[in-house]
Amino acid sequence: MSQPQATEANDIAYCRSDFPVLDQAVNGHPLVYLDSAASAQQPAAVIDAVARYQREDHANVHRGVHTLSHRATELYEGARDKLCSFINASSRAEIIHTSGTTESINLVAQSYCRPMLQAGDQILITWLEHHSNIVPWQLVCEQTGAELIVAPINDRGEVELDELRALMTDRVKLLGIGHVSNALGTINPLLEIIADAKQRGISVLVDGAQAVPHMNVDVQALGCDFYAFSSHKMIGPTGAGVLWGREALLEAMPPYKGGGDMILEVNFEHTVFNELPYKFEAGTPNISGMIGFGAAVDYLQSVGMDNIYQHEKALHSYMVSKLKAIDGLHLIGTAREQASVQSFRLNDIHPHDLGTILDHQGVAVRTGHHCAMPVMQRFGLPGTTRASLGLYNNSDDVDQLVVALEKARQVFA
Ligand code: C6P
Repeated sequence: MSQPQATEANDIAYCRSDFPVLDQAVNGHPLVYLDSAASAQQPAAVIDAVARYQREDHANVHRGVHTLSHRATELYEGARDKLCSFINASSRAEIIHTSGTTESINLVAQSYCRPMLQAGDQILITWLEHHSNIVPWQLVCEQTGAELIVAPINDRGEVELDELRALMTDRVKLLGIGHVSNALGTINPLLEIIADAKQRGISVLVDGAQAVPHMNVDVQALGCDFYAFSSHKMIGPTGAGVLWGREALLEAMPPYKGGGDMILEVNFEHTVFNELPYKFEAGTPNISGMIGFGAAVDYLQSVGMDNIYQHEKALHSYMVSKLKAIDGLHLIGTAREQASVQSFRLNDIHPHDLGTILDHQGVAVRTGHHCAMPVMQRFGLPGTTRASLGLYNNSDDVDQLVVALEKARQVFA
């Protein structure tokens, strides 16, 4: 694996050359990639780990007595060990490999909530949530007669904590909350929120899709019950992710899917399920994706999550100061604690038109509702333009964004 060469603490701009895709022109301009919240780019170390596995070690896992199957299993299970220590889980049995955050949350909705929910019970979420942390709860509420309730947010895009607490009654069985909002970048004060929920006997699932790539996450210190995240947002391959859950809860839950690998014994009368974590991993998994995910964790750790956090925080502040200086630009999402994501509007230019003009200048941003329609409704907008930063971005990228926005402003004047 190619290790990034540190020049000094927090100076991680050197990372950039490890990401081959960034070294190209798009529409005649050097690529400026500001869409890491949708999917982050992959370093050569990840691409090479996947390619090496495909070339030299590919076989099915947990099934074969032959050498390639052993090698594939070792690499695949090695990724679980890396992920376990990365988020400080207490045991590898708690690391369930999934296809991503969406599947992880659906797993909890169907295997943890569905068997225990009754008519009159409630699931509590916030207005900040991504659709993946809304729709699975709607489905399980429809299936059980439970009710979905929603804590409001303020004009900065922060959860109204008093109102959230007031909604935490005996009827609430689970709180589903994002660590970091994908649309607005808000970092929720999770320690406080989780402590309040647990004090009231409420289980907590955290949607960590936008947090794990950007900061140190310690699931034991957080005190939640479940934590979901995706590989492709943390410089790994798509179609791979994790559900972390407390072992005792996972032990008590029925399987989410049935099939091969999640069983110890099958006959037509009865099936004995496999132990954790395999009970929740039916069928041939995304082996190469998980191996790439393991390599992504190695890479992130070699750079250092604290360094990544500090770098992105400084770059976000720089970006905000530059954006504020643009005539007609309105920031959407101004939380006091914000990650490296910034939504905005420019005059009354439709975000899709703005995104297209930016793309013509080589600048990749996301536009639209960001799979968080309720957030857009809260601000009375059909959508925003969103620039999201990764560890490989630098101030030149921000400067190019600003130049492109100024040009767009003139085009639409
Ligand atoms: N957000 C974005 O552009 P999956 O697709 O399962 O890997 O992740 C879903 C998901 C869940 N929660 C949050 C907070 C997310 O941001 C996402 C994915 C992308 O913001 C694509 S919609």
